Amino acid sequence: MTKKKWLLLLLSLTMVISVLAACGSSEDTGGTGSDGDASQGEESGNGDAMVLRISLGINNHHPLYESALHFKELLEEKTDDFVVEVYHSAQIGDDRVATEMLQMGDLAITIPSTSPLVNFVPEYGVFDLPFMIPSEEVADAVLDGPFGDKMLALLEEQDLIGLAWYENGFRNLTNSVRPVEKVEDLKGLVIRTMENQIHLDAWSELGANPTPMSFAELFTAMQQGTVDGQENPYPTIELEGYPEVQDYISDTNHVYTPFVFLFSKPIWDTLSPEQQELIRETALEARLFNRERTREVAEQSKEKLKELMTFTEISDEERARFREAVMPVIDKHADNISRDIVEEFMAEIEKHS
Ligand code: TK8
Repeated sequence: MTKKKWLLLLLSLTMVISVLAACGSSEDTGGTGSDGDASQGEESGNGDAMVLRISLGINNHHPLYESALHFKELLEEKTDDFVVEVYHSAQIGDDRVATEMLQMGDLAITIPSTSPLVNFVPEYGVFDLPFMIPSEEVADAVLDGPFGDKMLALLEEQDLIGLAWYENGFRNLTNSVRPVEKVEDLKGLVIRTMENQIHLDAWSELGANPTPMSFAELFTAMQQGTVDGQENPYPTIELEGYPEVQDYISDTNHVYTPFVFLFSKPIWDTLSPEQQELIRETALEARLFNRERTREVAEQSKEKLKELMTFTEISDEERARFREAVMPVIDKHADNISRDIVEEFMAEIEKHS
């Protein structure tokens, strides 16, 4: 055997060993303890199956994690082409980092809140406008209709494939300083918002002192008192353990922000049309589970939070004052979002309300 052949043999042996190693780590596909070293697009131990990693910012108690596992089960049942691994708690990266990894083709799937996506697609700010969507039913109708499809299609220019809308939900305020029952109670409270100018402006209009922060840093910030409060849907507040560091909660319901199921376009483009269709169909199928489960959990979480925290209900009158106070942000941001999109969004809401 020539030297060159020996070298080739050695090389292929090393490859076999690394494929075997990847196989070991992909057994832990529940993702809980995975250390995230199986790089994207690598073949898994399952024959020629491609590993699709899903990155979530939220933890593994949240229904979004169950939904990602459900997607995994459904897809792996339908085909041997893919092995899905689910990573939670921003192990791979927060919403923004994971989205950037999708753009580069370094990660297949993430399911972020829409709000940090305004940095990629300004039109996504439409979902951040406060007090727009009145109910979950209207949210579903708007997101599942032509408006939602149009919003998903806008992602493609950013090398992202938007496959489905998942449920995050109506957001509610918590803090560690005092019960918030009226607008005046917000004065001076340091509130963490998502990295999004509309949320920042809305809380400023209300007299609070908002500060943007990645979700991954939020718990520590509350624990250390860097922020007094934050706002998120009930499941997140309960299941991320916020009652440990926050005493007060108010049912502000000030905005409905969705999650969006994103796929990396560079990876998508390597798949066959059949594979793409299978993934799309499965993301939509798992969406049904996701909504039902998240809403069920939201009700349970709300009840638990009533036991764990001082729960303040905002009266209709007071909610009208909150709404009035934040109205200037709509006009301020409409051009940046696109006036057409804002008008279309409002018309859709109207139509389904
Ligand atoms: C999790 C986030 C989170 C969001 C936030 O990745 O940042 O407050 O509501 O759920 O997307």
